[in-house]
Amino acid sequence: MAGVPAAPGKEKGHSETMSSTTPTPQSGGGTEQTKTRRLANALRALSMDAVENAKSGHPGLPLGMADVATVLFAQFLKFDAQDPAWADRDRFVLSAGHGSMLLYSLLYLTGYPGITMGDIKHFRKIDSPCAGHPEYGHIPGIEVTTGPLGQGIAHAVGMALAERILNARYGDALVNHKTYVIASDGDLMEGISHEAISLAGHLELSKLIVLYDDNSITIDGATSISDSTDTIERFQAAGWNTIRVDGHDAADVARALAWAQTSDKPALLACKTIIGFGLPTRAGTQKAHSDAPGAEEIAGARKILNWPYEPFVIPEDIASEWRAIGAAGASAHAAWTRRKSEADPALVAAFDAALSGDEPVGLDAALIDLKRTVSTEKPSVATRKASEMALDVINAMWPSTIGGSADLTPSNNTKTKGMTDIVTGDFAGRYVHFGVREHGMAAALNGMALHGGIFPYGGTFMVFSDYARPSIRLAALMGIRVGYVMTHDSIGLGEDGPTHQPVEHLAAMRAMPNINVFRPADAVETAECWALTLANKKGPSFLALTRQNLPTVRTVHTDENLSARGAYELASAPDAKVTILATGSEVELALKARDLLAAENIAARVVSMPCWELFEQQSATYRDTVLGPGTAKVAVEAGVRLGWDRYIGPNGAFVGMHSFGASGPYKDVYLHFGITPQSVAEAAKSALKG
Ligand SMILES: Cc1ncc(C[n+]2csc(CCOP(=O)(O)OP(=O)(O)O)c2C)c(N)n1
Ligand SMILES: [Mg+2]
Repeated sequence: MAGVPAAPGKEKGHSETMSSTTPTPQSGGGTEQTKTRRLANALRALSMDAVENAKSGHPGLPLGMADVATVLFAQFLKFDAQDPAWADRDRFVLSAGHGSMLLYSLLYLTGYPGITMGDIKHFRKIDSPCAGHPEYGHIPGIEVTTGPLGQGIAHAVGMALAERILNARYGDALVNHKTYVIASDGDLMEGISHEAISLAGHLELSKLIVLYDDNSITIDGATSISDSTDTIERFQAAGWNTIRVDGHDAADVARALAWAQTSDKPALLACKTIIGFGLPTRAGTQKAHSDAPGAEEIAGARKILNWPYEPFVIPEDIASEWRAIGAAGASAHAAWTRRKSEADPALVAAFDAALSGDEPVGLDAALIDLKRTVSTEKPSVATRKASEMALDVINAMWPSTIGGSADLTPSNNTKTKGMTDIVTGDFAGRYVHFGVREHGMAAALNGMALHGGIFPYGGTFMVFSDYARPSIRLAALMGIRVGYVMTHDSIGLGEDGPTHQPVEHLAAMRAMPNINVFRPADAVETAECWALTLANKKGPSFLALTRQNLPTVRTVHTDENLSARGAYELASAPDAKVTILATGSEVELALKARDLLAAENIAARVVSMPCWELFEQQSATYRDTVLGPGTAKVAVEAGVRLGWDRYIGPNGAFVGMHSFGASGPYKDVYLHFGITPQSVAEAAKSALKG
């Protein structure tokens, strides 16, 4: 065996000590240890056979963490394989998603529905749910899509937070579970892990337990070539309890997990392991991380692991032992069902309603009432303020909303009347101060949405959506409902200047599949966009909202949600020669340009386009009609041109940004960049000339 690690080092700070020696792969102590090792070797065999068969994949982590995972699933994880959606199950997150075969082996062997041996044999093939990295929705039991390192652990923080929030509402009898994570060196090197662990430590999420695969290897070699962090001290500094574990000693792992059960803080178990444990020449080296080991290496591993069976063959005694592990949680599940049946019916009804994810009856009507009021009173408000007005209505009626901001609450207008803070030790509130952690916030929002029972939304300046983008992308990929309140959406924020003024962000967000990017023009459209955000359970919504005040442009009330069509004619003109397309704050400019053109006897219509994605889903006839066939086209948006050509065509004009912005009072900045009614009117006239 190569790469047997040194005995665990001397402990520092509040870290607990677990003493043991590293067993050889064949042995492992007493009978219990041997049994655990055989169970673990089934995970190892399936994982290496699948990778070898696929001629691609990552055997190192499954082989290294098989012992840890076996102890977790056999002795600690609360789950019922027959009902993967059981609301009070422990959540298990494989943050190191490259080790996907470990998860697939666990799900298959414990008897989860939706995965067969045939699927494992087709690991990484287009027809198999066993994708290269675990994908949410492919197999029940995959709680979150992982693969981009650092995301899983950060999502798990959201899950653990959701658990505490729901526990505060519905009590121990209905909600009382843990969130376990397997994280690798790479997970903990990623910047997002810093945001996640400091937030979890601050909130004392004591039911969050991270099993760190401390194998000291990444792709390029030993971790020592790029990292000198004392991980134990790092987590302790963030407010975690820590423990060192011999990840190949089942008893040691069990002792550490038992210790973690009653931790008063989130717990880190630094599990010393050997990557690719069992591979004769690759174990302990970066060569074990990925790729098919080859026939000789696999044959050698079978000998070392004392696993004489053919590829994909699990002996009956081991198979039935694993199935028993998968069924063991049924009694805890039954006890929970009994507790639920004995609980206060009103509480249970509220709990079930929360889990359904359905917005309450009447909420849509209340938002329509808000639209009616706004179109009558015609306030001049920033759309960030209009968003608060909509959220006031939503939060008052729907207890499932949890809001927050990455330290920009007064700017994002995310905290509505009566919302109290979620604070360490008291999770009864509804508002999270995420701190200056956009990425950690976005991941936590996803984790809350994935947990269920909560509709999460969070805010920051739109320019910093870049800081959150990898988690936003995962929300879109997973198809989960999250709301992003992205304020200060253009040069219209003024004095803070180009560092804070998004110019390419609308285009960048629109480039992402399965996310609705909304840019409402006034308070009416903002209420509509919020209604659409709630209504879409299959993807996130991004609301681009202004800092500056805007007039109400929708002055005639209609119950119909016009933004649902993505774009619509806001101002018509008989025999229109020009169509002006605009979004958000530039709709006002478009309307003024229309007046200027009218004064010159040029009939122009204005189309508001609050959501391109929804517009693209309309019929070709509707789209053609809205775009005004035969009219000259001008688009105006205080962002870059990218994407607009599909609507304005080769002869159309675009008024917007061609560079970064500039610092100054916002009206001066608009003037400076020539985004004015006059320039829109001029552009229309040149477009008319063709
Ligand atoms: C954000 C991100 N960057 C890079 C990668 C590519 N990648 C996959 S695994 C890995 C590092 C492997 O080291 P470690 O996390 O310790 O896993 P181990 O090799 O120990 O299984 C990298 C860089 C990734 N998946 N995600
Ligand atoms: Mg590693």
